[in-house]
Amino acid sequence: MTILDNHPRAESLRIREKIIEGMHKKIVAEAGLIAHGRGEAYDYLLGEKTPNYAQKQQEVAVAMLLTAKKPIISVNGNIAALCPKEIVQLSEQTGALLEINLFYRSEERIKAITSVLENAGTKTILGVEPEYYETIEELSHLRRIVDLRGIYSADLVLVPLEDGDRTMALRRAGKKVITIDLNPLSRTSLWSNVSIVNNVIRAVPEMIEESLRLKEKDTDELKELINDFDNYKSLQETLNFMSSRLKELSEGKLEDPTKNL
Ligand code: PTJ
Repeated sequence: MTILDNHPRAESLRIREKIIEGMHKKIVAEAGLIAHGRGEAYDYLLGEKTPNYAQKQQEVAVAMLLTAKKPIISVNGNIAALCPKEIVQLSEQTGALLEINLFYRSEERIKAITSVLENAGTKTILGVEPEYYETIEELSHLRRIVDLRGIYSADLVLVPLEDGDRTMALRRAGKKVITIDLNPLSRTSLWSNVSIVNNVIRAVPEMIEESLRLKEKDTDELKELINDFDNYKSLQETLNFMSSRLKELSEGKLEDPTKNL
């Protein structure tokens, strides 16, 4: 579909096209389209910009990735379609390896996502070689298949755009979890150690920038950032931001595009 540059929602439509194209190429699950639509709705509440609270969440998340013993970034269909190059770069900058772990797992999708990540420049992809498959009992369905060298033995897992069961299961398995989820009320957000309530489209590139800055700091400083962070309070701040934005709009900031008709 041709999207004209002067369309008021051009950027959002281009992102939507990536997801649709990803579904046709078997990268994105059909349910990934529904997940994306839900994300778009929440992004409206943020004004489609990164709020200050999310900068803090991203900073702490990167500090955790840089100080973890064995951090892993879990890749699903939506992430592979929306920001493949950026997720590979974040992996390189933080030393967190990429592992494909899918809710709607099929060999066809594993192959399609592997090829996207390889084209984006990654050398190592976990979760694709059967000889290293292990199962995490706490996880349901096919997501329980994880890589022995990856999620199975990781101390920290970044699960962008995820379903709640998995985050809860990873926490129960004793791992630290970071998520990127536009819904602050999702079980994923509530159960994570650090929830980044922002669009992955903005969050991942900003985390790459953050990693360059934080790499200059010593471990004690990074640990202090992590220790000072409280996910529950941070989600309260997130909800405050969303509700005050709606309040401002309802009290006069919302432009009436029809007023000069
Ligand atoms: O590729 P698979 O098979 O692993 O399947 C992936 C999906 C996304 C289908 C699966 O994990 C799923 O069903 O997820 P949920 O339960 O729909 O949760 C997705 C969450 O991500 C929702 O809370 C959305 O609001 C949020 N979300 C959607 N798009 C974005 C987002 N968060 C950040 N950035 C986005 N672009």
